Order: sequence, then C-alpha cells, then structure tokens
Amino acid sequence: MNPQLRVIDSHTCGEPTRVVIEGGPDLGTGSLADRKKVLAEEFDDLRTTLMLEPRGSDALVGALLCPPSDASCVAGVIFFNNVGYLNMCGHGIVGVAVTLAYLGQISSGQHKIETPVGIIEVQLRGKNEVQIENVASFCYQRDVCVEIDGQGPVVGQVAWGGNWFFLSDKLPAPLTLENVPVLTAAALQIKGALASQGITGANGEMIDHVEFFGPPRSVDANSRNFVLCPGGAYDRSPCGTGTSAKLACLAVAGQLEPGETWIQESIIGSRFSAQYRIDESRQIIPSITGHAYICGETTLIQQTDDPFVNGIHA
Ligand code: PYC
Repeated sequence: MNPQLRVIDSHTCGEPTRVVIEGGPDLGTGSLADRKKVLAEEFDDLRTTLMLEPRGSDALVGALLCPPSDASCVAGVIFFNNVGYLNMCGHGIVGVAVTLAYLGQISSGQHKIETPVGIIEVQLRGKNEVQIENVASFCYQRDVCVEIDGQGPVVGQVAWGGNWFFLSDKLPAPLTLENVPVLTAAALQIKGALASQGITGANGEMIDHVEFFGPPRSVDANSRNFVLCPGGAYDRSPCGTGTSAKLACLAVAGQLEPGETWIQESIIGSRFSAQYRIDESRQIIPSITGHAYICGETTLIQQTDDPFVNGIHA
C-alpha cells in the first residue's frame, strides 16, 4: 500500500487541478524533465490512482510538487492527466500558486515555479488571482490543411504554448456547452487525422490538443474557445498553454501587438486575460492572468483489498 496521499483540489476558471502535497515518490535529483520520465516509467500507478475513477475524473489535471532543481524557484511541479504527462499546464500553474498560498508557503508577490519545460514566473495577487509568464511560445506552421472525413478540409495553425496545439477557426458547431459532444468528436477526428497525415509539432512531437475559436459572448472579450485535452476531456478554462499558442499565432499574423490585452473566454464562459512581450532573443513570451479557488483538501485511501486501488483502467 502506498503511503497516504494528501491532495489539495482547486479549480482555475472551472478547470480542476489536484496538487499532491504528501505521499509522492522520491524521483531523485535530476532535472524536472528527467524526474517526469522517472515518474512515468516507475511510478505511473500514482497518476492512475489520482486521475482515474473512482478517485479522479477525466477532467482533472494532477500536479506533483517536488523540490526544484533551480534554487530560485519556490517549487518544482510535474503535471499529468487521465492518459499521461503534460509538459506544462497554464491553468495548473495558477492552481498550484493558489494552493501554495493556501498552505502558507508563498504570499502575494513574484515567485518562480519550475516545470519540465522551463521556469514559470508567477505573480500572486491576493489569494486567488495569479498572473503567469509562460515559456516562449511560437507558431510552428501556418495554414495547415487537414482532410477530415465528413468535415472536409480544415485549415489551422500548429503552435507551441508549452504543449502542442492545432488551432482552427472552422467551427463544427457553435461554441456552446450543449455542443460539447459534437465539438469533442470533431476535435478527436482532427487529432487522429493530424497523426495519420504525419502532421506534428517540432521534432515529430504529437499534437495532442485541438482548439476551436469563435466569437465571444461578452462584449469586452476577444474570442471564445473549445479545447480538447489529450485524454478526450475538454478544458473548462480557456487553457493557459492554448491561449499562449493563440497569442503566438496572433503575433505572427500581426493581429495583436506586444502589451495589447486579449481576453479569451472558455466554453463555459470563464476568462483569462492575456498579453505577450518580445524578449531579447525575439521570442514571444505570453502572460496569462486567471483566478483559482481551493475546493477540497483530501486524504486519498488505498485499501489493500480494493480491486481498483490504482483506478479503473479502460
Ligand atoms: O491550462 O495549459 C492549460 C491546460 C492544458 C491542459 C489543460 N489545461
């Protein structure tokens, strides 16, 4: 039996994050990318226990806190979900910062959190508002055309915002909650077609997130989105890495200036406020502001005779 797993649950604009604060394995002292590999190869039961039913759900993103390898960071974090591991997670970093504040480990102000793809600057404002400065983001391929059975050609952008995204304005249905099943099916079809047609991110990396963009509901927002996550769930938040990928595409198309604000609505109507700056290497550095709220503090129990002690596997 594992040691007791203590977790804090929060949601960022509706999207849940489960932070492991006690009971995680020792992953050694390598880089966060190395430790993510150790977690995946040697301790995947931890992920399935936390993320799969009956203790988890498809919408959950897990965050394992670990000691940072860079001493300037307040924490290191490895993200995962119902099917595997994430490079970065924007809503998740907001959730982690609010969780660290709830635990009394950080107070309002500027902090750094280490992830497998780099250091994220975090500004905590009060107990629920967080601005993150994400990793450099870029549009990798513009106007990529994917042939989809029943949908015809779908044109979109391939972009990196800490994860790989295919972003398209071609909507299979209006962006409403009632249409989530239709949007999910269409996005899954696109994801499958990208893989079978050999369309990838840099270095052949799989594009595992698909985003649709349409008109916003509120007058002061710029856009509404639907985001398919790797495990088939949709992001309830506007997706931090997805919004970063969007900013990179807008920047390269000359549709958003550095410092200009972009309000991204999610499919449930929650919002991130986003901007970017250009750094000294001419890279696009997105900033995303969102709100997270603590919603649970739990000890997960794993009884030895439980047939689903490590979750219900498909
Ligand atoms: O906010 O970056 C994000 C994210 C990725 C998957 C779910 N949320």
